[in-house]
Amino acid sequence: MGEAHRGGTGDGFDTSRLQGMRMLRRLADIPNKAQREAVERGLELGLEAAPSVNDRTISTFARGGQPAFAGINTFLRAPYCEDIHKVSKYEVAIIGAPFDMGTTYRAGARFGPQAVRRISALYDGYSLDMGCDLVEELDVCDVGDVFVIPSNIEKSFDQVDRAVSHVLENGVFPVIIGGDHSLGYPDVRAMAKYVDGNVGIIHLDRHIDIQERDMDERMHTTPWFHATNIPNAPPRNLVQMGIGGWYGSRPGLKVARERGTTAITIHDVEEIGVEKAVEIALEVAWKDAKAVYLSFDIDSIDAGFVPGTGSPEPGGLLPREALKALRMIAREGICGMEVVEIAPPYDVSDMTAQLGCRAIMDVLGTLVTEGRLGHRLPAAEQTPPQADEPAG
Ligand SMILES: [Mn+2]
Repeated sequence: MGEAHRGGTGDGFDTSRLQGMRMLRRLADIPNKAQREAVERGLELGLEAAPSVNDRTISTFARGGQPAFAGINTFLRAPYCEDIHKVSKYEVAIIGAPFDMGTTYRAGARFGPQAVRRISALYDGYSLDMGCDLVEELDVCDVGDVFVIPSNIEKSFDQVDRAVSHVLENGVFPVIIGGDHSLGYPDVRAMAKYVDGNVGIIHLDRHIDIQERDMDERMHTTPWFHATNIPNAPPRNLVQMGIGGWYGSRPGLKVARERGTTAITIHDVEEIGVEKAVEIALEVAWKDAKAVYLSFDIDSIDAGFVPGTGSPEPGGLLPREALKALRMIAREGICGMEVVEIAPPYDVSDMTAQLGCRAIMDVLGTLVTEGRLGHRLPAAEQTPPQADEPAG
């Protein structure tokens, strides 16, 4: 028994090797400065609480992270960068792109950014799985939404391109929350301008989305046709993972074959496993490329987990597979990401919005733990592991 308490079990397993135990030790190395400042700010702006409230960090008007069901939401309660000229102060910009006129079946993804922001308030930014705190170790802002032109796809593309370009111009990592998948084209169009060389694309989706036009327009079934026409976004660096099902593949497959893109179906994922599938995707996307862009369509996940989407397709990735794939892709570094096709009017219990939110958080968390983004303290400056709690 005594042995177990010191980090071993009867069969000799060293419990200090458990991820949970490692992350508990790691917690001591993460500051809580941002959290303390948020409390001070809440008290200053929101009045001290009624005398009967014993916890004096609570204010009268909710002005911080709690309660999660109260308040005016930005993504993860990050500062709202209302003056877009000041975006360079931050490391990551969350950009809402509430555009769904590119949908070919049911619309509603225009409410995606709002739904993801709302459910994101549930989270405080710390992940035990990753031993990472997005509030403390990354400067995220929410720049609000792009002014899309609902009746005009091409003008909306121009607005989205301009918005994403502005963020990149200021050296800030963009996360675009759609909106439907037609956004993939203006997003890559913006991205490609800032990559000195080729940009690869890893696209998680049930749909291949690479036909030239659909119903005479550049709809959400067409982004990769137009994106891979961009000279430094060649089709040989486009990988599409999770593709399959019974909807809309045929016109796109012809183009994919002609252009030589790489499609990895759900069958492939089943056969070779998600890790191997992602290894292949990384190899193809990064071949002679300078950067990789990540496009995550929420409908790449089995429709049973994501009812709130425009063109649901049963039999897709399981959430744990999708999140693992996203983390593996992020580990190698990405130049930006989009999460598209979350359509809250069809959602149940916010489960689709929640998975979209989790995708963003897992990617950002991975970028921080891999030292690709954020301001994690170098190991030498970290407090010794025996400290229980940061001095508060
Ligand atoms: Mn799709």
